Amino acid sequence: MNTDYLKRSPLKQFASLRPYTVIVEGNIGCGKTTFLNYFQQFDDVNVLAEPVNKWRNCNGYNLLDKMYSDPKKWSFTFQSYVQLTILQHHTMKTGHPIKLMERSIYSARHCFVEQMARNGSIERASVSVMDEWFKWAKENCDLSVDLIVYLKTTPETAYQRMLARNRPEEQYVPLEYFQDIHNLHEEWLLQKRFECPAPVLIIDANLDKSGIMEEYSKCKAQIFTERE
Ligand code: DCP
Repeated sequence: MNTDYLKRSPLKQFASLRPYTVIVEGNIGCGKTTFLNYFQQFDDVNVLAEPVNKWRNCNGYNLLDKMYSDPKKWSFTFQSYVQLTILQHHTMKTGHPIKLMERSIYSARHCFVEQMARNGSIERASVSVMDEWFKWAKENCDLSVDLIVYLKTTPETAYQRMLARNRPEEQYVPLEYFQDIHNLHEEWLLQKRFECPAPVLIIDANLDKSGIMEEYSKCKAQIFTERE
């Protein structure tokens, strides 16, 4: 059978136009925003910051605040919206060769939704609805990732940074929550207990500003070399 047509397939051509996609992961307050800001300076990179402002204003409703104020009532609603807005980032077209996303549909499921299911803020039945959406999205959209950058901190460092930035919705989040979210990142990215869509590059995000800049430039070198 002549399969030459496959080589010319528009789908294949489209695949080669796919940007080299990097997701940035780590605990709340680990420094994802600072990392993304560093990459804003490069013309080849399309930086997609997490849509927190959408979560704080969904047609006038602050879902982030509702979720922290009454987790049993609002966690499912909040995470459903997170799943939609992050999916929009995964599928967003870009003219840049590199796409750098803050978080992903993977961490939403394996870290945050998992924590909420384990502590009973989301019913397992509700999680299974989200999983059906996730499965459908994987089958029908391109959710592929080429590299995961894990900004690893201790839970205590991340917690202190969260206190210092003083986001109103987060003022009563306890240290135990940071420990849970930290452990789930470790289960996901290091112990590989859940689906891990790409190789993981670990950055010591406990470092102060000067130390971390050196880590960023090493990371930049790896990203720019690998996409070639
Ligand atoms: N959040 C959540 N569920 C998700 C993603 C985020 O509950 N699936 C919450 C945790 C935080 C807020 O949303 O309260 C913002 O989360 P991030 O950790 O993603 O963003 P930060 O602004 O904390 O990142 P950084 O400080 O690393 O720049």
